[in-house]
Amino acid sequence: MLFHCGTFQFDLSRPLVMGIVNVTPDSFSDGGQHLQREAALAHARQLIAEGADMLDIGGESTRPGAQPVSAQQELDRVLPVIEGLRGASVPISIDSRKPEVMQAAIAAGAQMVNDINALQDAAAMNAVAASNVAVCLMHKQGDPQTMQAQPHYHNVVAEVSAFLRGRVAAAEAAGIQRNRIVIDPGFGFGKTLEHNLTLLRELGKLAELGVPVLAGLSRKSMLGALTGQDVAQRLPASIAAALIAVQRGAAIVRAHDVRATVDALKIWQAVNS
Ligand code: HH2
Repeated sequence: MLFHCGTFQFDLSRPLVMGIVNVTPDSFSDGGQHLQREAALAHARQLIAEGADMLDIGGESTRPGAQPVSAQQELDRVLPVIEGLRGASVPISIDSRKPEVMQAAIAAGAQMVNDINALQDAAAMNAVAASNVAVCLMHKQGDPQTMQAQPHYHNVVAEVSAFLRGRVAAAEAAGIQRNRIVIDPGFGFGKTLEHNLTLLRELGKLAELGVPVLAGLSRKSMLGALTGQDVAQRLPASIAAALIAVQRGAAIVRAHDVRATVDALKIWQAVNS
């Protein structure tokens, strides 16, 4: 199956790595806008050199408990970075749930929209439909500020799957072709450790929906809960989780540590091809 990502195409014959570039004040430098932009650009270029197949640029942290930022703040952070990466050898994804940020990012050259809100905002749906960019539709329960308070499901896999099936149908109805869509169970977004493990165990059920599955497990707190490691020490757990996700049908993994993830997946690929 060909996955169309703006002007890029992937045949998905091997798992892809989406490298994470967070342009948030806590993620790079407190030396002001210019230094933050330069640091983010340098990091992005390094991830490309390490073998990232695409980059996900985000200006708002969606960690549990994170405070929302305004569209203008988000634009000030991400636009210069997206513009600086124009003409890059890999597609750039904008990690945002705000339609105005998506629209400006697309105009600046982004080839994919990664929406943790799965285009449930009509203006977000329109922004993607009016372009040729790809979209990642993610499941979450609740909002980042409160989502980990009391996640509840009768059957987490069935509910996440039904939600994503509905969002794929809505996107198609709005004119977004299936070959531009990927889905994501949203690990850690309104899910207990048990919910996350069940989703990872049964990721293959989401792959049955017929669009590529993206898995974001890198450095997540579920890995900390299982290993007792804090966020800086979660590389081995992140690699294990990425491999399990790919083994169970993920086509794309979202990762901070691109070189290590690419290397691990090369071994998986060599054995499985
Ligand atoms: N996780 C985060 C952000 N965006 N997008 C998708 N599609 N899937 C994910 O699992 C996902 C995501 C986590 O957010 P954040 O708190 O910003 O941390 P980081 O971007 O460093 O992973």
